[in-house]
Amino acid sequence: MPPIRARSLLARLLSSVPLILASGIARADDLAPPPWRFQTGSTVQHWEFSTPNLGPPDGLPFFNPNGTPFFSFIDPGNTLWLPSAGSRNGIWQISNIAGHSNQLWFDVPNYNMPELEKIYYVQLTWLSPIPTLVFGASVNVGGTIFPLSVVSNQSLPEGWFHTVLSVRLPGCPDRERLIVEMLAQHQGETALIDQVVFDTLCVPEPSGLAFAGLGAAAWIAARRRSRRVPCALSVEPELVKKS
Ligand SMILES: [Ca+2]
Repeated sequence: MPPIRARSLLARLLSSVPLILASGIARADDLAPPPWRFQTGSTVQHWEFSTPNLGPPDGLPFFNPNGTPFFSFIDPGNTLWLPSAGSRNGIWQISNIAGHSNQLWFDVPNYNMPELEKIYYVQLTWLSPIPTLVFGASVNVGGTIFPLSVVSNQSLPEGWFHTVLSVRLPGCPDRERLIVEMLAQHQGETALIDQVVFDTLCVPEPSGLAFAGLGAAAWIAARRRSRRVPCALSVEPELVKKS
């Protein structure tokens, strides 16, 4: 959970933004990459928000053989892009204002493997004065929303936080939209988001794995039986002779 000191730090950062513009350096908060990154059926994309423009990923690592992912939406009515904040570069500041969206959208082309399932694994770097997690994420697949669950949350220097979220989708569609959303509960509250990194992986569904396991066991048993049969046949003449 963010400590209260984050509130004063955020206030200092926001009040001193004009003085610290362009003073920071980009940080790569790809702190907890999934062990399956770059495996067959995976993708990874990273936005550092180095410019105020929507568009394709502007950070590394990046791997998506299905096309170009696209940062496609942020509400200009309640957001402000900051060149830097503290030691970090390229920040979106989001304020919770009635009538405006707190969401960022990332449209992702992906593998068309409907018989499989998809793991979504998201890393967020953020700062908020609110002493609780204020950013969530979900995946929109054809209008159906799948919320991600928090896997871990760790403190970073200067009051920032790094949060990992994940979900397993029932299916592996050829495209979906990741939605990152500020979950502020009170009007006027403001938070910052520095980076979004997310990985996807198409995997067999658990029941499919179990079925595959049963199939493998049956295959092994059949192989053992098939090996015993010639052996038995070879012994049989001996038995016949002795009888
Ligand atoms: Ca950034």
